Amino acid sequence: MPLQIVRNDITKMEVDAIVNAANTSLLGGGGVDGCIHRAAGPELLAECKTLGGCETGSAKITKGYHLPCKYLIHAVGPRYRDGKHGEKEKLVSCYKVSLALAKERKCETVAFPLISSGIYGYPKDQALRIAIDTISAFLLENDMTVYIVIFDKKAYQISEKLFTDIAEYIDDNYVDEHTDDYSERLRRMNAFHANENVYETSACDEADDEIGMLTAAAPMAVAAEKAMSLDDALSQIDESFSEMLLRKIDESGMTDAECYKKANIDRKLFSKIRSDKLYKPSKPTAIAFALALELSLEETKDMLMKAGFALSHSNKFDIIIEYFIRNGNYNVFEINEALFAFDQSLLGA
Ligand code: AR6
Repeated sequence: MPLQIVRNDITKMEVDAIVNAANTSLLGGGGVDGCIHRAAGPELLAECKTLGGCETGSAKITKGYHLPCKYLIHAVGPRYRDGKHGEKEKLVSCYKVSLALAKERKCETVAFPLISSGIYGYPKDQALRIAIDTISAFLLENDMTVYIVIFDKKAYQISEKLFTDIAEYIDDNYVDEHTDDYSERLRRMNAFHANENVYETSACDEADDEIGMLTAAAPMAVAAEKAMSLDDALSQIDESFSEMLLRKIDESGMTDAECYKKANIDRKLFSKIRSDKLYKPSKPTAIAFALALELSLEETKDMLMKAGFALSHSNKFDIIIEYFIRNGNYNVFEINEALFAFDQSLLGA
């Protein structure tokens, strides 16, 4: 996916460009700046001395030296005071200038720390939102893979209310699933009726009716299936994942590019899916497209099924996805924040 949020030490990222959270002197400091200078070696400081500093909200580029990247982009974020001194505009500008420099040097992969969110005191949740919004706006127009590298979990936290709502939703669904699951009821009832050797419906309650219909229809269904040749059966193959995806994109009125960008899927992967009718995507990819298309829960399940997956109530990841779809929130990044808060793997990470 073009924008990924990962937890790592940024000096370990193997990318074309690593962004540094520097200060106006560009001569090194603490935090991520200190880590980068230590890992890059003294040659970096020598080059930085030739740059003549840098304004807040801007960035300058150097070589990567001993780091596993070609370039280092030294961005100078604002010190946070109270949010009323142009901090946001300066922070947005840092990301924009850094991305423009990376693009100029034809970088395909770039890693950012959460600029200003350490020593400069920008509230981490706001700093993260600005990073995500600015980078994703850039990615709507440009092909690049950008990593936001998070060092500590605090930077990535959802509101208490959302956390509680999701926690309750998970609890409710676990309870439903494990106490009165329909298929479990059906299995128990089947066992009961098999013992009694009963095939007719007893028509006394809902479950009995359903069992009656299933058991009565079964012999006919088996006979019909036997009569159908394998060729016939195969000729009735359903719409594939890729076909459904392309149909849904057309129905939504979105262009292909609008859809894969909203899904945070890169163009190459989308082309593969489009050109291969039988392409089997990973589950996160299939979910990302369903979210981009703002499909209902039923349609999402249908689309996942075509890729060989399901949304079950047996794991938190699936329940969290379901929670967001039911609430009409299709924002992949907000969903990732919630997945992170519940220690689940992220979409696209
Ligand atoms: N990898 C990824 N993220 C990191 C790392 C790391 N190795 N180390 C820290 N962070 P900061 P600022 C996170 O303080 O707020 C320097 O002295 C950290 O948790 O490095 O922009 C400069 O010279 C935080 O979320 O940068 C400036 O004077 C984020 O990186 C000043 O600090 C940024 O924290 C800049 O302050």
